[in-house]
Amino acid sequence: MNTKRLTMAQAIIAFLKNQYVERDGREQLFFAGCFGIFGHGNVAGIGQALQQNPDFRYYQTRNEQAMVHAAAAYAKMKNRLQTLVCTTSIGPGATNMITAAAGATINRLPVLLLPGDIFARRNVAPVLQQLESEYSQDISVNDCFKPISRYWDRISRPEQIITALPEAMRVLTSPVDTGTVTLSLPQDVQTEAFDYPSDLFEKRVWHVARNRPDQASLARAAEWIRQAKRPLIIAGGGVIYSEATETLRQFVEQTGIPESETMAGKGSLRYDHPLCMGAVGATGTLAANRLAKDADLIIGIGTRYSDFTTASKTAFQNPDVRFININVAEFDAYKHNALPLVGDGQVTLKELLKALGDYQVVHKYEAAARALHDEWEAEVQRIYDIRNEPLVSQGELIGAVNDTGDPEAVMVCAAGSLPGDLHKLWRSRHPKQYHLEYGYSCMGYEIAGGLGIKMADPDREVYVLVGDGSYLMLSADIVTSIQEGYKLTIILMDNNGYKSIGALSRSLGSQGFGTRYVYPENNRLPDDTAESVKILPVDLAANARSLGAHVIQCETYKDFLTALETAKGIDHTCVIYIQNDRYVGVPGYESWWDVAIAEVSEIDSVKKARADYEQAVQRERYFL
Ligand SMILES: Cc1ncc(C[n+]2csc(CCOP(=O)(O)OP(=O)(O)O)c2C)c(N)n1
Ligand SMILES: [Mg+2]
Repeated sequence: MNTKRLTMAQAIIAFLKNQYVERDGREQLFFAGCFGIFGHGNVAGIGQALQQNPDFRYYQTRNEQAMVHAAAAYAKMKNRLQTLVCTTSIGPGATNMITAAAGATINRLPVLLLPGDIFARRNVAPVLQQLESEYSQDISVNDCFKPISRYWDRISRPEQIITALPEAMRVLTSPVDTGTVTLSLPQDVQTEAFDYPSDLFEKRVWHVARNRPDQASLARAAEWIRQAKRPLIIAGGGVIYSEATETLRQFVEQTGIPESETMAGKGSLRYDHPLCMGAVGATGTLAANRLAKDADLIIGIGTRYSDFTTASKTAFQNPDVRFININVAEFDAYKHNALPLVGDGQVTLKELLKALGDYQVVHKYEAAARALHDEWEAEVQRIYDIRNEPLVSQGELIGAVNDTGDPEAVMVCAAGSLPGDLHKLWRSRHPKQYHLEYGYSCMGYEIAGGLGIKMADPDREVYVLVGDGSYLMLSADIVTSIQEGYKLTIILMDNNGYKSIGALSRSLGSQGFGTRYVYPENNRLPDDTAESVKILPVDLAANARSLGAHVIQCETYKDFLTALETAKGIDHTCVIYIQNDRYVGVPGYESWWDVAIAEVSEIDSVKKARADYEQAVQRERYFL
């Protein structure tokens, strides 16, 4: 057997740089390089290996959470066919990744984490940053990655990677199992040499299959669709990941079945398609929510039915509603007691369309859907046209970015009041335009995610929409975007705190308690009932400027339009700073979200909210 003597870390890099994926005959490298922050837990191991492999590009980052967000966003942009590796030291460097690692798994996005781990040899323990345990020496903080990883392994001997790496690749490239993969690498073992079989470093191509659904189930699904009077499609992220958007358009046009979209599925159909009802669920449009309410058949494609999609199980009120779920994952396909079509989204839709022959929904239903689409478009325009003063409204700012931005651009967001407004208002013109991390809705994803998107597709403009809260939480990778020449246009909407949770709190009877960035009064943080408040002396525009961004400060809607134009001509990361109104919101459209309210309280507004809640919760349904 031919062998190659390498350290464990060198062998990992040698293996990773030879991994490819192929779908539909298109082959590409799976790893675009490695993000990392070095410390004693990886500098002489993976760090040294990267140093001697300049063809496997190393990228610095400022925060371990941010780099995992960036890798996940990169993978999302690439429809999960490519990602980046993330290396860290031991202890806090490693655990800093946990938040974003959970986000990647929840969003079903592949990321490979290589946290350093404590000495396997143990004689020098406790090493700097080691969590000790009195009942086991086989424990470290890296065990925290177990529940949030789709594959987790600790490499305590160098030869263990020979079996661990192929498993890691199987999971990462599986549309069903993908998510975070963690290989925990004790810092001493990273540096140990071993005679690895040379075959380990040969080029490997991982085929991403398009599995076909069970044929009997397919025939039954076609039968169910023919019987339906009011069918509605819910397009999820799986439509986009399986590149089924063109097939979906054909399906919709041939059958006349209207389509609605989840957060991850938005953009599956162009916003101006007459049968696109837009967002569905808690943050849904009037068009989609009306159709969902009375639908007798929901055809869910690539969706995991989060509570935002189902409006906490209140969206579907027809007593006879049934579900057909097209999904690669059996787990999701069976949700809501559905008729499961377990298979690739694109192939399954094609086969289903064939099985349907010349079936079409009744004309009256299709006409009603088209009318709802037009009404909704008018409502979006109404909100785009609001000119709120003295502070602008978020809706008009979204409209400005949408109208002014390049139609090929990508917009990214994750948390705050923006996602709900964007889900309703953003007009998606291509399937990758609406990039929302809403599986985990993690504050801090925005700028880091924007970096990953720009790295994945440098030719597109990237608009990062971020609130002041998220910006304060994690904006350090503005520095990385400047270092690497990946231009972002960051739109920083400052409303002095948490507009989203403030509004939620008020709706639950709690007056926005704890959601404003203001000085305390009488040893208490003022809520929204305060007559006057003292704003904190924070200058986020100056903060962005200090990180190297080109900053444009705006006050009015007109300034904002000019800034968007100016930003197009700037060659490095721009931050467009504008304050917006805490209280002007986009309304909800006949929908609901279950956030449980205190059953007993001393506060009257809470008691009142609880009474309303008890009514509303009765609309929640089981689908049995
Ligand atoms: C890491 C993280 N912590 C807490 C939350 C809960 N949360 C959701 S939105 C939000 C406030 C976001 O503030 P900001 O970015 O200013 O947006 P705004 O609500 O003002 O639009 C909070 C605290 C979260 N989603 N993520
Ligand atoms: Mg805010």
